[in-house]
Amino acid sequence: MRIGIVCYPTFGGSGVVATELGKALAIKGHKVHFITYSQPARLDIFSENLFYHEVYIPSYPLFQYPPYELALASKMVDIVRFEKLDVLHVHYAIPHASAAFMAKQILRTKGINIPIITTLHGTDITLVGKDASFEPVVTFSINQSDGVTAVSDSLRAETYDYFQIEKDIQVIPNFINLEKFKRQKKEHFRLAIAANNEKLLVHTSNFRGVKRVEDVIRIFAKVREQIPSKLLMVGDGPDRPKMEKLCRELGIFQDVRFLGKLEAVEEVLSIADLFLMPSEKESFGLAALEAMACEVPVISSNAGGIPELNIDGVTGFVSPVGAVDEMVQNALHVLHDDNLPTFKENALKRAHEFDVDKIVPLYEEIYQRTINEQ
Ligand code: GMT
Repeated sequence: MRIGIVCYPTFGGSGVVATELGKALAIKGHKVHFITYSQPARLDIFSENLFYHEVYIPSYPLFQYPPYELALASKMVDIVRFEKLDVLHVHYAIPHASAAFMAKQILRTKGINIPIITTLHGTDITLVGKDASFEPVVTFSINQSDGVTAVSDSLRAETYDYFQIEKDIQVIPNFINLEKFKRQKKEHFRLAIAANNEKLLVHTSNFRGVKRVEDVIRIFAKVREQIPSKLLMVGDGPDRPKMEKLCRELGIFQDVRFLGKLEAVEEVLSIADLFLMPSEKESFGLAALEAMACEVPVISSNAGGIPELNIDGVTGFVSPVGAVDEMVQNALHVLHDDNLPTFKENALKRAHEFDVDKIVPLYEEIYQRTINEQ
């Protein structure tokens, strides 16, 4: 198939999933065309089946807000026509689904019928999408898509709760490339960070409010009182300065390292003992799956789709949002030398259930089905 993928090119989960999906499809022989405003962060391989088309937005003094959606729709029209695409798959509803709808209508006037698949990722539904500023457009563009997928049962249910959706939403969970995300021997790295064999806790996120990064710091501070440990903070975002200040105030700064945005997060996960995800909202929790694939158990909240991934008492523990003390107790239990090996093993076993090779065929099926229905 000739597949167009539209996504955010950033380190965010939806962009990562879209890019990894495109790479996996290219390996299977499909021609995959990425359409976005800059090179996707994870589009790091050369393949004769992968193409990248940049959306260029001309600047003009009148535009206080450059009309990205229009430039994107125009680019989609261009690429669908000239690359003879069979299907367009847009990741994250806003504004990709409505831009795709517009492109589809334009293409119709040229005698081309292109199926649109929209994948809902989380905040496009649970946070931004349901805001009155966007809701009518989100509802409309989901209903106009030829196929709709959501990354968890929880996100599917929330979409039906918040919006008047007439379409069937298929759940296709996120997936992991177990070749890339596996525990690597990084003893020298571990020694440099935790010279006295301290336990290593890790958090990765975009440091936004929904991630409750303050809970991460407070959990760590209490675990550290009981077990010698260090915390590695991967990623960057608006809450980072506040968190650095909090670490200073709590007197734990020497045991916390803020590493910023990293390409090879699997290297950090390879030396970790525990992953913390106390999020307020999380449609799936891809970062937790990446940790599990590197044999790292997860202490998480029960937000959104997390409990569909992190099995309470098996791959880690799941607690109500904000239950810091419970998360501390659970973390101490997992980190105990008698328990840690079993949790690590279970985490890896669970990650195998989300192997890219199991999930990508589900996308191929929906592409083929919608193409046949045109
Ligand atoms: O977590 C974020 O804020 C980024 C966001 C995105 O759209 O890039 O992630 C969402 O999509 C990921 C991939 O499907 C999911 O694993 C995340 O759980 C989801 N985030 C939220 O629902 C908050």
